[in-house]
Amino acid sequence: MLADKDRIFTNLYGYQDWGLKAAQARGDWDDTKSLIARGQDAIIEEVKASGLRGRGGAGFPTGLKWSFMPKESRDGRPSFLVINADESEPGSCKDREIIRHDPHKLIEGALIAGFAMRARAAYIYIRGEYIREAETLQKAIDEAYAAKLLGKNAAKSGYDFDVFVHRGAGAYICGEETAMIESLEGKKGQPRLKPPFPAGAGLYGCPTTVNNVESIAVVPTILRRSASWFSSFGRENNKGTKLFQISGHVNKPCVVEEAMSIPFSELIEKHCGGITGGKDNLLAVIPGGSSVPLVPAQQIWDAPMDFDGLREVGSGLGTAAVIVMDKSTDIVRAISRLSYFYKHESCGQCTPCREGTGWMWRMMERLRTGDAAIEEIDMLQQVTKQVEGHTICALGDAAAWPIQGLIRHFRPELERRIHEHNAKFAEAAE
Ligand code: L3W
Ligand code: SF4
Repeated sequence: MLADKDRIFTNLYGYQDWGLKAAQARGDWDDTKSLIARGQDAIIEEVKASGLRGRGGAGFPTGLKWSFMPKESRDGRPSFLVINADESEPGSCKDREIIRHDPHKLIEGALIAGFAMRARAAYIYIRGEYIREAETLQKAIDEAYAAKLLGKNAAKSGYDFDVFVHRGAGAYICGEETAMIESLEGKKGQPRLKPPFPAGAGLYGCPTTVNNVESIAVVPTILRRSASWFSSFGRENNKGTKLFQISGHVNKPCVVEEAMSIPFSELIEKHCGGITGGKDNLLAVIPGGSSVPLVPAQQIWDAPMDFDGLREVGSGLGTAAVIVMDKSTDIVRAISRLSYFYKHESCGQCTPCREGTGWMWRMMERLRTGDAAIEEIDMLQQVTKQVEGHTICALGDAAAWPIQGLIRHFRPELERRIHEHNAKFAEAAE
């Protein structure tokens, strides 16, 4: 279990004030100037050495991503940092806790990361429903400006840097980085084709890096405590501490910072008071937010909670939003509800996703009630394969994967419903 002294988010539960003075007492904004004085290249190298991988779902190495940003301005164009606080993945709620209770970690991280990438400003794109969080964030930014930690000569570093908050309007797809950029530009939030990646052509066509809230908020601590401290947690290629968000059928749902690679069993037993009804009552887990496939109980129990460990059991770490389902769950209904979510949130730009998400949801509903033919299970699997990998953004894959997981692990349950429905129908006809 991670020792308290190794926790980055020391005010995660809001036991103390989130304001500037309290944050400074916890060590935030402590001689930020000297961190910046290390220089752009040294900061990027330290973040690379820490092994930090993006905390928004894809797990792309953060330092490497920063190194894609140009060192010289092209045609006088500025560079930008965009911080993804759109947190809309079902099950995810960690960025909300950071913004509520530790906003200065994010703001200080924005300055340091922005400096490292030679960005002129950071835009924090926060989901529209986070009304109070957006207010807290803006107040914290105002405090930072008043204390001259942002703006001209930010934190006496000699670097000018601004931070703006932009509120979303409720579309899940605006969490996709290029849709977010479109939305920031005032357009309808629809993903762009990549490449070009944002580092080449992002906000207003300028070099841009989009990072998740947690990825940015851990940076000041990594620099203060060193890359080797951060990388002392977790397995090779899966380093650092991580915010896990555990919801569903556990005795004590929570958000907790733990060492990466902690076994699922330890996470649940030590922090969540165990599965409701005990270990044997566990049915399945969606370990990384709704976009990753479910894992049945027997495969997840000993799995290390990291990128590789969860890939090995056919799923992914995603945002580390761990959705626990016990045996009282109607698993087909649960996945069908997710299918509805993706159908609803598809931006409609590409045909396989626009049409496929509707198809998949309608077929899932038929399988939920059992009012389907056995062959439709394979047909649904084929539809998911026609969507997966054939769309502009990852939403198509995200809609396909939960269904594939369901068919892989719960085919007998799907068949049972169909047989049961047919038997009832036959009985009624007699
Ligand atoms: C320059 C290259 N940049 C990749 C950058 C790219 C992006 C990052 C990852 O997210 C995940 C999915 C779900 N040159 C580059 C490059 N990049 N190659 O690296 O890129 P990518 O394409 O692997 O992933 P992505 O499309 O950014 C997809 C997760 O997001 N997801 C859920 C999201 C929900 C939340 C939330 O609520 N907080 O995050 C939905 O699909 O796990 O793996 O920056 O530009 N050659
Ligand atoms: Fe839009 Fe879906 Fe295509 Fe993504 S995959 S661009 S959400 S239609």
